[in-house]
Amino acid sequence: MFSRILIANRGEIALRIIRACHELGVETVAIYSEADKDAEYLKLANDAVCIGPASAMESYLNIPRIISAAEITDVEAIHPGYGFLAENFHFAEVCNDCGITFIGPTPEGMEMLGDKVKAREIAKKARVAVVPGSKGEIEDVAAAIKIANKIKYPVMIKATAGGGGRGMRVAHNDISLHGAFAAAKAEAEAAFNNGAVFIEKFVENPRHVEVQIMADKAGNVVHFFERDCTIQRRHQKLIEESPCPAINEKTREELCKAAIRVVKQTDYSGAGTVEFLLDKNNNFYFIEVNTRIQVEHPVTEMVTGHDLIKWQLRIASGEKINIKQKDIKLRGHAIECRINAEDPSRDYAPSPGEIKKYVPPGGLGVRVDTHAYQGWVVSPYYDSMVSKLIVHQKNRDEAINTMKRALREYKIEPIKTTIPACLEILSHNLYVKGQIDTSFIERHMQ
Ligand code: MV4
Repeated sequence: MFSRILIANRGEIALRIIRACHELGVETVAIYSEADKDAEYLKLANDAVCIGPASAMESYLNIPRIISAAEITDVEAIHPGYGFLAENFHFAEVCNDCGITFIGPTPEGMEMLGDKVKAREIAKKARVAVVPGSKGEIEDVAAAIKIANKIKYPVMIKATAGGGGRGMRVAHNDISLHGAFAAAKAEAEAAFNNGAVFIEKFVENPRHVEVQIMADKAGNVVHFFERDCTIQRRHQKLIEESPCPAINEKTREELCKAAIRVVKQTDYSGAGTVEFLLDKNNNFYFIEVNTRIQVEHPVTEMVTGHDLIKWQLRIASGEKINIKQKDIKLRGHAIECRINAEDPSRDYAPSPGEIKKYVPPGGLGVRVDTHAYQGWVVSPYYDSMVSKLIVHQKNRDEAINTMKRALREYKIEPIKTTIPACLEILSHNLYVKGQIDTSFIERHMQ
């Protein structure tokens, strides 16, 4: 195991990684921007280095500054968390070139599975169903029209480098395909500096289900079952749960085995998430792979009892996975609500500012992952997520009850948060019945 690592991130995930490290006897170096200088979690780290001003470009995204901090503090490895540089294969390459272990896949693994067109081909080779679509990148509208007429409308144009729903457009006929193609390409060019797009049949009102996998450097791959992340608003997940309430044991096993087959096609290592769309008839289709630990990893930890951040550290330090797939068991039901500093009554407008009153919920089966506390000032510079509330219970109905009880206890004032929105969703009869799809919020939450 490493003796000291640097955490190239901020907020709740930085604290989450500090906790895992200290339980493993690993020293931690935190980095922070001027906007985060008062964060309490910095005092828990063994060392903390200011790397620049509030702007992420000059701090958490600035590779030379992060590498300098790592060299000054003599760390052996860097954990990137999620967001920022977590899926930047150039950063992983720089770490390796500097003799610092990047806690994540190899740059090649990130590049292969991070590219959606390449990942599609890898999934096909693994005999995993993909959404019908183009073989590779599509160069022009004429080619797009040809494929769209073969696979039939509606279709979706997607950026190969895409993420967060950017560079994605739906088209219902040849006429609208012209605009959709140009818009997706322009958005991809602006957002990712890469205008490459491909085309897929549009799956209407699917569920979003993803499988957590972990791979070691010796080629062993295990899964930690699935998460249902269907409750989203504008591609921002709001509530996640595990297991997925819509699938039976047989589908679950097929889904998880499919995820493992995809990953085994490459020499991937570390944590990964294989994303699928689930249609009305419970057919699942591979869509993409996230080559990082995800925000919603705690629901998987609660139902499996495995600390996924510790697994990342063990694998990066060269340890093999010493457990058998059959010994990873699903126990009960977990739900996570994302508490963002946003005002649901004003179209989820950002609501930064000082937290003057902070009272977290507690009790059996309640977990709060946050760096927030009374006196913490939520900065307008970064993502609005201030806390994750996770509950674990024997079954889904009890988990919903515990979550509602915990959300009502949780006081974060006077800033506005997504607590009331989460409560409203959890109280909706269709959510309770598990009858949800990705359009749930826009259709049922005014
Ligand atoms: C799709 C899709 C339907 N058909 N692909 C969204 C983000 C990225 N992870 C993949 N996403 C989707 N890809 C095909 N071929 C539906 C989604 C999707 C979605 C689309 C619109 C509104 C909300 C959504 C939530 C999750 C997934």
